[in-house]
Order: sequence, then C-alpha cells, then structure tokens
Amino acid sequence: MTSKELQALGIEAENLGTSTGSKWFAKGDIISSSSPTNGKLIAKVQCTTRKEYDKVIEAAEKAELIWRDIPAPKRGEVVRQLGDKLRELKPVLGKLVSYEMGKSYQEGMGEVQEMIDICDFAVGLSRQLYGNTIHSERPGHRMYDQYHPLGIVGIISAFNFPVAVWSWNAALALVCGDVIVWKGSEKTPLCAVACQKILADILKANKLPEGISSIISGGAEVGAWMSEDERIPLISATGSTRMGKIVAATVAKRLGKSLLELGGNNAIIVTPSSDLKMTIIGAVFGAVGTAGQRCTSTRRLIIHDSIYDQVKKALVDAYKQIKIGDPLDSNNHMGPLIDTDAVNMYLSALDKIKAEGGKLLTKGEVLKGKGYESGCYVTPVIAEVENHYEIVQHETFAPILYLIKYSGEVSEAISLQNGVRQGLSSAIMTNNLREAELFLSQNGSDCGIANVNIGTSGAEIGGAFGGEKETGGGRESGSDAWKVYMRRQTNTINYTSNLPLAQGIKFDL
Ligand code: UN1
Repeated sequence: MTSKELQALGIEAENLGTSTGSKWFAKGDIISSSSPTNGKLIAKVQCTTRKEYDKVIEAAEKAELIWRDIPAPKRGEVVRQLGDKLRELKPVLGKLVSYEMGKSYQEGMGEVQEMIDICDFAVGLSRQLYGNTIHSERPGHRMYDQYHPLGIVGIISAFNFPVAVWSWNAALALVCGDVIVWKGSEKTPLCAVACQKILADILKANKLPEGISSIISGGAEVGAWMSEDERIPLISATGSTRMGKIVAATVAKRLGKSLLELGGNNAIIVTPSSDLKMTIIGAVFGAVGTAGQRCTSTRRLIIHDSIYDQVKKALVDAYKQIKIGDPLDSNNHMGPLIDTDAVNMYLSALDKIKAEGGKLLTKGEVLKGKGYESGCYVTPVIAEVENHYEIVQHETFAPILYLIKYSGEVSEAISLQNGVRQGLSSAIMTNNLREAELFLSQNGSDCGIANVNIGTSGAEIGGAFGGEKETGGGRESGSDAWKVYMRRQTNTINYTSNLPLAQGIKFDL
C-alpha cells in the first residue's frame, strides 16, 4: 500500500488516536501498526489517556443534546452521505483493511460493502423507528409505545472486522439519535483512524458539533474505562468470550446495557442427500476465508458416515489447491494470521489435537521463505477429531477445520452441533425437507444463525446478527436489532374527564 493511498484515507506516519470529530489529540503510549502481510510498519498511533478519555465523553454528552433533537430522517441523511463516501473510497479502504488486518483484498472490499449496505439499511430505518399502538382497557384512553435515543453508545470492536462491525453499530446508533464512542482493536488502529476521518468530515460539512462520533485508542484498560462508565448506557462489544465475560460483569454491576457479540464454534452438518460441490465450496470458504478468523468461520463439519470418506477426500483435494500468500495478490485465497501470537495459538491447538488423539489430514506449519517474512502465514489444517475433545470445544481463531462423524439420524448430528458452549452460526447441507425443517425447529440448531444449504459465514446485514450461549446473546445489524440502541417508553393518554383505574379498581375519595 503506497503512502499516497494511505494519505487518501488521512493516515500519516504518526497519527493521533483520539478524536471527537474535527479535533484530534492524544498523548498516551504509542501503538505501532505493522502489516501481517509483510511485517512492515504502516504507521504509529498515540493512545488515549484517562484525562483525554473524560474530555471525549464530555464532548459526547454535549453533542447528544443536539443530535437527539435532529429529526431521525435528517440523521438518516447524514448516514446516507457516509454510505456515498464509502462507495467512493471502497477500493482504498478495502485495501487498508486487507493490508492492516491481512484478509484478502476481495474480503476487504466485501467488508466495506457491508458498511455501505448497513448505511443504506439505516437510512431507510430512519423513517421507520416504529412503536405500536395498543387498545386501552379503559374508555377514552389511548396507549402507544415509542423509542427514544439512549445517549452515548460505546463500541468495542475486534481486529477481524476492523471497519464493518463499527459501521453496524455506528449507522444504527446514529439514526436512533445516539452519539458514538469507538475503541477499535489495538491490532488495527489505522482502520479506526480512517473511518473516524471519513465520518468527521461529513459531520463537519453538515455543520454538526464535535462529539457525535469519537474514537479512543488503546488496550483493555481503555475498554474498562468504558465498561465502568455510567455515562455510557450501552456498551456494544465484539471479541472473545473471555473479554465479553469481563465487559458483561462490569456493565451489569452498574445496571448498564450490553450487546455482546462473542466467539463461535460453527458447524455444518453434511447429510447423505447434500450436494457435494456446494458443501465443499461452503466449507472451504468458511474455514479458510479470513484465515479462519471470522467469528462465523466454519470450525466443525459433522458428516454422515455413509459419505464421510467421499467428503474427506474432496476436502483434502480442495485444500491442495489453496494458495497462501500476500492477500493483496488476487491469485491467493488465504493471507496471514493477524500476528505471531495468533500463530502460536494455532501451533498449540495443533499440539492439543494430537495429544487428545486427533489426526491431522493436512500438514500444519508456519510458512517460511520469500513472501512469508512476517512469520504470520500458516497452512490450513483439516483434522479428524471427536466433538468432546477439549480443544474442539474451544474457539481457535485460525484455519483449523474439524471433521466429526455421525451415524444415525440427523438428530444425532444436531446434538453434536449443539454440544458446545458457543451458539453463533450453524448450517445444514441437505435436500431432505424433513431434515431441514427439524434443523430449523425448536429441536434443531440452538444458534443465533441457522442456514440451509449455505455455509456458516458471510451473513447479510439485513438479518439480525449474533448468537446464544457463550456467544453473548446480542443482536446487531438488520431486522429489529436497532431497538437495543433506543430506550422504550409506554405512553397512556386519558382524553376524558374521568379517571378510571386499570384492572377495574375502585378508589373514591
Ligand atoms: C465477525 O466475524 O465478527 O457473516 C463478523 C459474516 C460477516 C460478519 C462476520 N458478515 O461472516
């Protein structure tokens, strides 16, 4: 990525990591962002200090009073401008995502497309923040419910979707009349700086005040300031289950709201009637796309024993074709892991698979030599395991695909698929209506996302996104996920000159 391209996104060699809009500041520690693609330093970002953090929250509190008074469709107009700008910048922002995070350029562009899509969704939503009208049990009374802005929404996001997850939260929160304070991942700080610059320019051009959109930079300590802060009614956090448990407990202690989008352990059930070609493409994209670092990545294939050997062979053959290398080179299917810590986690997972009795069908190794100097490129692994292995129960953020056999009815496969602590995404490949419907029924998948004849990753923004159990229970993005960004109020109006009480209670003075 050239310095000219970086400059088009407002990235300099040294960047301030705190912004309330057009004002940028930061005096804290320096984070150096290096590309996992080649190990080279991209740029530096200064972290937020506690004092600066308070300045940001004070600006957000002031801005909230103005922003919430602007009619929702007018707020939608600002989000429309954000979507338009993102259309223009899609190639270069997609490139930054690919370069700083390591996913393929195609996927980097796909991530920016998700941003554009959610902006479009939010623009429409800005005219549809509907409540219900309710028939009162009392004569001459009217009831309805309505939704008001919550205030400040704190967004904590992860490295794997360094721009899209922000936009899911930002676009909805903004049309809902909230102001946003975002802490991106310290592994992808430049993506956050770039997004903030894009939105800040639009807010400024619309003569809107400081503090409607802010970013802060830093690690867990900065996240803890947000979670503890009573001035932030909603914390939306995406990341590991370990992080989510800490955030949830801290926010619950002050009875704040949290929206948690945590780990997955996503499976595809491969039934005897499945279409083999579709199954292989879905499984391979799900397992090696983003180098297995999506929360929706396919981790497990639960395959019927009658077709197990056939699926296994087709998969091993498909894995031989996977090209690993610079994600900006469109010939490659898979880029690097985010950093060498992730590489070590991948290696230790492979050791654990072997120690528990699993068998690796492809060689798991760290690639060396030309083009692999960053030390973050690994080979994708297929492993034969049993579902109950400790390592299989755990989400390893790496391209490791587990093969698990089932023998009887599809209900056996469903109980294996549900037999993990996480509950994000799931899929069944079948041409059997009974199996498909059972999988989608109350006795079927226990995940927030359940698909038929597509894989586990690549959800569209139109649906509510999130999962159950250790995935955290939150829903972001489409459908009616917007409701979590607003406070709900029930109103009862009496237009008579009597005061009848509910439940027929008599109370005369
Ligand atoms: C994530 O991995 O944090 O369904 C989000 C998908 C994407 C979003 C993934 N639309 O894979």
